[in-house]
Amino acid sequence: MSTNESLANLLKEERRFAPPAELAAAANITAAAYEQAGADRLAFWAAQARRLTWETEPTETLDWSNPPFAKWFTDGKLNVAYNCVDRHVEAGHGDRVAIHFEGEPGDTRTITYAELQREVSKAANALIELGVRTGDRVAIYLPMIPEAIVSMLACARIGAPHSVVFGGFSADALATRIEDADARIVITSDGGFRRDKPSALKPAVDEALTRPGTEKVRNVLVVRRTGQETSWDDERDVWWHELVDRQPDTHTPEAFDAEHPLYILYTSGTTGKPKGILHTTGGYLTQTSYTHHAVFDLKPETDVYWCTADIGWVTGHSYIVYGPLSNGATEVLYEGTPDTPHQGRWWEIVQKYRVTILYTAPTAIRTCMKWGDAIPAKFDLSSLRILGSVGEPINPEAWIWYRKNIGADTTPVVDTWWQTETGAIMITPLPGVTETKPGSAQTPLPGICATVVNDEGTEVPNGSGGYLVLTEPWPSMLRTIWGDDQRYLDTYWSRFEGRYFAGDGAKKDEDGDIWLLGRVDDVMLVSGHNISTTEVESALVSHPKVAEAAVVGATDATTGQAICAFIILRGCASEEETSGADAPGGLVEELRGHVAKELGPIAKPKRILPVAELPKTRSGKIMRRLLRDVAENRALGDVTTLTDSSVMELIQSKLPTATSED
Ligand code: 6R9
Repeated sequence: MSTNESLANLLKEERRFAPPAELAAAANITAAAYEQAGADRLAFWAAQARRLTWETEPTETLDWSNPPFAKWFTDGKLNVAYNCVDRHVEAGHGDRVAIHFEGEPGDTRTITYAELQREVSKAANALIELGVRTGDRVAIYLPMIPEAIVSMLACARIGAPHSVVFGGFSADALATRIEDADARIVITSDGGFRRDKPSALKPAVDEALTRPGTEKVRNVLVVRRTGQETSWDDERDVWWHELVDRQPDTHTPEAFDAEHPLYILYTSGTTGKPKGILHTTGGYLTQTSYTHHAVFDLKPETDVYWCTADIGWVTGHSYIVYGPLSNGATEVLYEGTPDTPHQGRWWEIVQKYRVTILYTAPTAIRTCMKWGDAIPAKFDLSSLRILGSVGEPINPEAWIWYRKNIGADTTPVVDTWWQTETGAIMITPLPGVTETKPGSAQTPLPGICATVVNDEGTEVPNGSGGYLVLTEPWPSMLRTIWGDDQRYLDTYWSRFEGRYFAGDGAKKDEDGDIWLLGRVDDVMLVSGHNISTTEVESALVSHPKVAEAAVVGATDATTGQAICAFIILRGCASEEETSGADAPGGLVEELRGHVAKELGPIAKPKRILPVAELPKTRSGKIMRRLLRDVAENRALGDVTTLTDSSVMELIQSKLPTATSED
């Protein structure tokens, strides 16, 4: 299949959506931003840095004298928590709601900026009482409750880099991260509410702290969320309500260097030990603040913003905490799952708080598609004006469904490409400027330089595919991998000289717009043809019977790799009906024919296996590595980053071991 053919197929309906005139007329960003940044990129970023309040204004924008180790705004000084909280209170917005918290059981809390300032100050004072000093690392292992945001901001306030570990991770994963970051304090809770039940967290911390390498942890600060029975070490454990609540509610923030470490966030990647991605202060806050303002067109006085990501994922860091709060946003924070107690819970929340901007992941959108159009239709979603997507390529079907069923066929959908490593959004449409194309992230933001290159590193012409690279440093870029500069060089900067290798496949269409094609590791080689898993998945999901699809290449004696598709059928009542064996012959032929029509005969899956669930990480990414293990009848690799490890047992136990038809 030639790239051109498949692109033409992807684009065949030529669907384009112009920005709504009213939104465009009042948009925070116009097309002029691209021109300004194009004319002088560094002057553009220097101007964006002035969105922040600096104690010492930077005079230098970028120091790239020792590439790829960047320093941005290096002689500037600022405090991140002051920028996210205090300055809004000082500007007279203390009564504005910062956080509408919705607990899964239905309990709520409304936290204004003035209250947030007091809470963050108390928590900062508490950390100081526990002996935390500037530069010390603090591990945070919490559910989606306000104390997670308060803890992160308290760390930022005293210059103690945080390392947030997703609450779904195991004791082992937590221990590895505590050890690597050499954390001295862990902030956790007794548990959180998930699927109608209290789900314990503290036991995993207790267990992690028995592992070698975690001895330096002095204290565990424990939030009482569920009230469940919790084992206790009197020497080490401290209740949040006993320590934090008695602290003075004022604290004078100190300004830190722009390059002071703000946080470490571990990303597992496909192999090897997790990488501690290091983000620093001034550049990170500049780009998260600017992109949140630009991409979501935030009007802090009137918008109600909701990002559904978990705080343990980079999206939670950049677009629940630092971007929105630095901009003085009012936002929703929801603790639980989308289907507790019913499949309309999210839409009920949108209706209740009159949410205007929603930022979520394709996997969630496809799940809602599977549950059916009737569910969102029961709620008043008319407040929504912008919809965002992040985490994976969004297939055109899901994009259109999102716009139509959630966005009343009028709201712009912004598909935002970025990574833990990039810190903030890099490639995306702008809601008041870009004519959007379903399925494409489209355009590097003003001030961002990205392109697609071939194996030799040569930029490909429009209409061709290759690897996504970033060609100039950007303010919120990772500074290194914590404790491993060599791995930073090897992973990102050695594949293509002088350019950042993102690890994603991508194409440029005839207009030069960028289409993401999934991780390079996931590309399949079938009879000498490179085929992207994303494209085959997208083709399968465009068939009315398929709700979700995950495609992998399994070693094959004749073709090198054979395409193996795991699919979730639409509207299937029980797992018994869906998992079991290869799909019935009729359906297999129908789907293979459909893929052949969409992408060409070479892209036809050899095997098609209906399953009830797909293995996903916390951020909704499909773990194709595990599906490859299944498809090749191998023992499963590391499953610790899975949201639900029983999914794999289920898939594996029901699969026939023989390889199949043809
Ligand atoms: C923010 C986040 C990064 C990887 C990235 C890519 C995939 C994210 C995407 C997307 C296509 C998008 N990805 N957004 N692919 N379109 N809009 O997800 O960070 O967890 O580090 O993952 O996610 O493959 O390289 P992270």
